[in-house]
Amino acid sequence: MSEQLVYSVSEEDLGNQQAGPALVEQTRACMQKNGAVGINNVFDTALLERVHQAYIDRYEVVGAEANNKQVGDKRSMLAVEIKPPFSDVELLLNPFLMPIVTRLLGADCILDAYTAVSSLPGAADQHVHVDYPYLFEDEALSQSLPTYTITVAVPLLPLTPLTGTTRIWPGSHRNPSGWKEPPPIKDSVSLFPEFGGCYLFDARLQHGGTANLSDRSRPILYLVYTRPWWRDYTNFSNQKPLNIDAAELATLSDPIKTLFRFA
Ligand SMILES: O=C(O)CCC(=O)C(=O)O
Repeated sequence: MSEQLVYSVSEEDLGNQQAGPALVEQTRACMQKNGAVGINNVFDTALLERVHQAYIDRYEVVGAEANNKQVGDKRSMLAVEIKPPFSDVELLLNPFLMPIVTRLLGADCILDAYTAVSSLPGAADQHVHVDYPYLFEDEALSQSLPTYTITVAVPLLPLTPLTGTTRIWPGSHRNPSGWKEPPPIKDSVSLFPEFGGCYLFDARLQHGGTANLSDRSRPILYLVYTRPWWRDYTNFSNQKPLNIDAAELATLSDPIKTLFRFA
C-alpha cells in the first residue's frame, strides 16, 4: 500500500480552531520521513478566492511581470506585495499550520520569503530540482540534518490533473536511494490536496511543477518558514523576498511582526 502523504484537519481541530496534538504528530512524522505532507481544510476557501482575485487583478495584467523570475517554461515567480488580502493572518500565522511549523522549526522561526509561482496555460513540466543549495558541500551531512526550512504551498484554485500540481519525490530530502538528478518518475507522487488545503515541503526535497494542461493560469503561494539563521541567497536578485513597506508592516499584529523581524 502506498504511503499516506495527505492528512486533514479534523472536525475537532476545526472546532478548537487549532491543530491538535494528533495532527501535529502525524504531519511531523510524515515531514521527517517523506520531506513533504499535504493537509486539507486549512484555509477558508472564501479567503483563497479573494486572494486569487487580487492576484489576477494585480499580477495577471500586462507589464506586471517585469521583475518576475522565470522558473521554467511559461512559469514564473514573483514576490507578492504583502498587503490585504495577502497579509491576512490566516495566511501568515495559520492556527492549523503554525503548531506544525513551529514543532519542526522551533518557536523562534521566521518567514524568509513570500512569493507566488504561476504556470501559464500550456506550461510544460518543470525541471526537477531542489529550491536551494545544500547547507554544506557534503551532501550526506546536509541530508542528515533536521529540517531547517519549510515551504508552505497554497494553491489559489482547485488543483486537478488538468491544472497540474507539484510532483515530489518522497524521501528525497534524505535521498536514501542515492538518486542522481533527475530521479525516476515512477518514484514521484503528484500532490492534490483539496481546495483550501496546502502542502509543505522540506528545502532539500526534489520536486517540480507538472504541466498546466488547462486554460487558466495556476498561481500557488509559497510561504517559506525557516529557522532564524537561514536565508535564501540564490533566488532573489531583483525582487525582495518579503515585499512589504514600512507603513504596511506597522499595521500588522505583534506576532506577525515577530515572524517578519528580519524583513
Ligand atoms: O509550479 C509548481 O507547481 C512548482 C514550482 C516550483 O516548485 C518552483 O518553482 O520551485
